[in-house]
Amino acid sequence: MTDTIFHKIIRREIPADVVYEDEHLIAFRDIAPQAPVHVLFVPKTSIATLNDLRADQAEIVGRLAHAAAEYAKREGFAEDGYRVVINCNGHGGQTVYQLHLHLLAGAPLGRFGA
Ligand code: IU
Repeated sequence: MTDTIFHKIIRREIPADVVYEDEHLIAFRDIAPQAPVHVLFVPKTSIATLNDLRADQAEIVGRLAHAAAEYAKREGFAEDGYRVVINCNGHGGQTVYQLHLHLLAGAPLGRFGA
C-alpha cells in the first residue's frame, strides 16, 4: 500500500484546510483550486485508484458523493450546481494515488474533454 500526501493529511501529519470529516472520509480544500470552490473528498480506506475499488468497497464512492452533495447544500450552492470528478490514472489526469472525488463549484464551469 502506497503512502501518499493524502494519507498524511488523514493522519493530520501535515496541515490541510479541512472542511468536513467523519469516520469514513475527510474533505479539504484543494491547494491549487480550479474553481472558486474546489474541495477534495478522500476515503480513509487506502484505495489507489477507481480501478482498485472492490465490489465490497463500492459504498465508499457513494459516501464521497453524498458528503459532497451535503457540503454543497450546507454551503448554499447546491441549487446553482456543481461538478464532481474522479480522475483515474494517466489519461484521467490522476496525480495523487489515493482515491479522491473533486467537488468544483462557485461559477459556471466550462465543458471538459481532451
Ligand atoms: P488528481 O485527481 O490526482 O489530479 O488530483 C490531485 C489534487 O490534489 C490536485 O488538484 C492538487 O492540486 C491537489 N493537492 C492538494 O490539494 N494538496 C497537496 O498537497 C497535493 C495536491 I501534492
